Amino acid sequence: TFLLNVLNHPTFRAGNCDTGFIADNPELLNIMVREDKELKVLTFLGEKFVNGNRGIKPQFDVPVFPRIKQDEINKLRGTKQILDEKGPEGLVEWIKDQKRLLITDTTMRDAQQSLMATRVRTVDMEKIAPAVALYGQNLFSLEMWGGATFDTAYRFLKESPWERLETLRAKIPNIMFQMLIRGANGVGYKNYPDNVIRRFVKESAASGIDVFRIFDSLNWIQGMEVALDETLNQGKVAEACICYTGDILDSSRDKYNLDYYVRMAKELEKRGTHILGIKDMSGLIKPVAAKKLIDALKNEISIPIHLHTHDTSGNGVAALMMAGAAGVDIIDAAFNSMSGLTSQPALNSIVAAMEGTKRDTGIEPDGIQKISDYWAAVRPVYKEFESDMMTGSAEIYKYEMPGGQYSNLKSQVESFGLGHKFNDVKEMYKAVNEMLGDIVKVTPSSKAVGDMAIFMVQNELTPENIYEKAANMDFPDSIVSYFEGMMGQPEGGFPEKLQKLVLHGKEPITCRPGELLPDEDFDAIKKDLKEKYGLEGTEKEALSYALYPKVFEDYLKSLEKDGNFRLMGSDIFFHGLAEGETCEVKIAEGKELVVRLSDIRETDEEGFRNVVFEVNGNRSAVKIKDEA
Ligand code: 3PY
Ligand code: ZN
Repeated sequence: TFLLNVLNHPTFRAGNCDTGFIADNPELLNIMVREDKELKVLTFLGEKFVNGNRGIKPQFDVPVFPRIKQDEINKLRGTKQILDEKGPEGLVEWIKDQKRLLITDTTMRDAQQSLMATRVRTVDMEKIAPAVALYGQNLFSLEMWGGATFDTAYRFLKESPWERLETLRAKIPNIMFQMLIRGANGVGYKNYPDNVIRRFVKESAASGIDVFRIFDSLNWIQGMEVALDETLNQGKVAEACICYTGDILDSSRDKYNLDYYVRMAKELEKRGTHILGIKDMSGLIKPVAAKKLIDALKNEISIPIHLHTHDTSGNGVAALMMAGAAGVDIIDAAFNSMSGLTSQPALNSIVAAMEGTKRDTGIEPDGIQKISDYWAAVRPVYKEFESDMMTGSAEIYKYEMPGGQYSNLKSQVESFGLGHKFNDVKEMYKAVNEMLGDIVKVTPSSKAVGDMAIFMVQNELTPENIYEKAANMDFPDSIVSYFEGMMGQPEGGFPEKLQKLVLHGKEPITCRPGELLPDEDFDAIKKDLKEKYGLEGTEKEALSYALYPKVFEDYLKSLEKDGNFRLMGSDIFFHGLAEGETCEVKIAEGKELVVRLSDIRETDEEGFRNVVFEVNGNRSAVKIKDEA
């Protein structure tokens, strides 16, 4: 191999090497046949150093997690067993029999989506999973999938969301898994054909999802129809949602008043949802409003109620407590070190607050402290993805932005070079909402409002001058799609003048987009994926392609070209190695490399650097083009 390395080297082949040749090209000293996987790891680490942070990285604590035997966990019986044995109706009866306040933990989905831009990797979830199964055994469910976690897994983490679901399912067999599905938008940002939604629900159920929290971004019930129907077909728990917006305590805002919510709740109950979800994605439900809403709904419907809120204002715990006093059945919270701000209210604190009361949660506080401690140690690795928000903010009541959007908007605005106009964009977000007639804002409608706000600030448009100034402008895709009716129909209809301006003469639709979209051809996708990438052509692969063709293909190409780093520790995955640092890199189950980054050579004439490693004690090197 050594000889071959030398003989194949371009400099050697060109015949112009001198005595310094080997010294300058230490990668030629790789006497061992380097496995492809190993080479990919070294290239990844070399790239991270040379074209990334140049080894400048913080020191991270090693997160401690309790070691619990899987045998012990497999004996536990929780809500998952109740559902499997008694079906959704039996589960609903069980919920109604509970006096305790039931809790869903959202750490692995909404909390990390809202705090860390959905970047938390499966390896970090896997390690703590057994402790969650044991110490969280009295939890109602774990919201650990769906929403933005699906595409970001492929897009940024280069890992499969399906593998995450199945891995965690095997480690947590006792607590129900819950996902967020955006009705006809699935886990995407646009309406999909009905057969995509049905197959997605079916496959998610088969892979481990028990509770489907279904919403429509405009509270348009037709937009939830297909997902709801398929959840019922699959014998899983349907939790259709009302998205909470506005303020039921403010009598001057009467579009989304108590009556509106009661009407919608009754309709969802009639359509067969097992649980009513109240999805307060922006954290707008004030404590007194929470009591008022739950009181009213408890009088009008008989299915259990599950309240989801965000702690953006800092009033989240208070809202949940008031809802608890009014008899809400289930609430959402996140383990303390992953709670607060744009995330969910603090789970450990709620458990402690309810101890010894009528609604004691039955969750043992010492165990869940270990889970919170674990996440506290993991979180610094993801710091670069966090916003700079330090405290709760009452301005959320004014802007009405969902948790994830509120913490992400700033970097989105900066990416347009409008960082200095961030406050203008926030004000414009409010103005756009008014121009649209006050709509529900949650993915994808919230994205349309955000994109439009940025577009208006960027082009110096105002609600007054837009009709003249923007007559010939192309609007952002999301707002065009909104006005075309491709996100569904908003309460009270579209403002016609603005709709005409944006659509430039195109006719909007008023039916369910799924009625118009042709079915996806899954056989063709499977065949294509087999031919192009040598995949097996599974249902999961075809679904990922149907939902996100480009993102999925980019993921496949990256695995092929760069390698699969799903098992690599997150400190290394995001920050690489510093010079002289040693780490263990897991490349497959039971196979680890001990890698030391020993030396980074100067850039050669062609702009390459040799990055020299020791791998399991053997010298090895890669050549990396320095892009600087
Ligand atoms: C999502 O759709 O991802 C959300 O979290 C909406 O609140
Ligand atoms: Zn949320």
